[in-house]
Amino acid sequence: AQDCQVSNIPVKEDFDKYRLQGTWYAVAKKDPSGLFLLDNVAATYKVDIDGRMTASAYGRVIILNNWETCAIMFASFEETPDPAKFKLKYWGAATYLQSGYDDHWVIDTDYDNYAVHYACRELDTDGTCLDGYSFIFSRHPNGLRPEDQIIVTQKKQEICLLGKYRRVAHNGFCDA
Ligand code: AZE
Repeated sequence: AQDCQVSNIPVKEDFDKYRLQGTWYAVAKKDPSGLFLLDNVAATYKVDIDGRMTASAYGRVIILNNWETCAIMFASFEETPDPAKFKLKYWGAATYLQSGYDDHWVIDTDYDNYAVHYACRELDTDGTCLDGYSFIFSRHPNGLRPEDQIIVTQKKQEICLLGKYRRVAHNGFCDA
């Protein structure tokens, strides 16, 4: 959707939640407004025996009083008629962390190397996204393979966020 209408954004066809399972490292992100995961972000997806997708995630955050910590987050996903479009209900392991209810769209993935996720939190009156976020995930903490970078760049363009991403550092802040 080069018109940048959120309703026209293409998502992964025949998305298979089972193949998304396991750990993903954020290598780039586009931030929403307000507090957000800063860096050292990783997420682990699972599908439980009743077929419900859940996830846990962590990342470095700085909370109100300039306190730096590693946020441990949990999520459950609600399915929608489109298998690649979920509602993400999330909360923190600690109460001072954020909780929320966002869209969670799988824009593209090859399941083995890269995944592009997108969430628009607030639509503008013209149908474009006023406030949203996006993660580029890799199975490898060191980044994407050159062949995946080409695809991911194309997808960033399709969701109208090309040039809006920052690299996500992994320096061990949230390890152990
Ligand atoms: C996501 C991957 C799937 C699981 C979850 C995710 C989102 C987490 C947040 C967390 C924000 C925390 C803050 C704390 C102060 C999409 C990475 C839960 C949005 C701001």
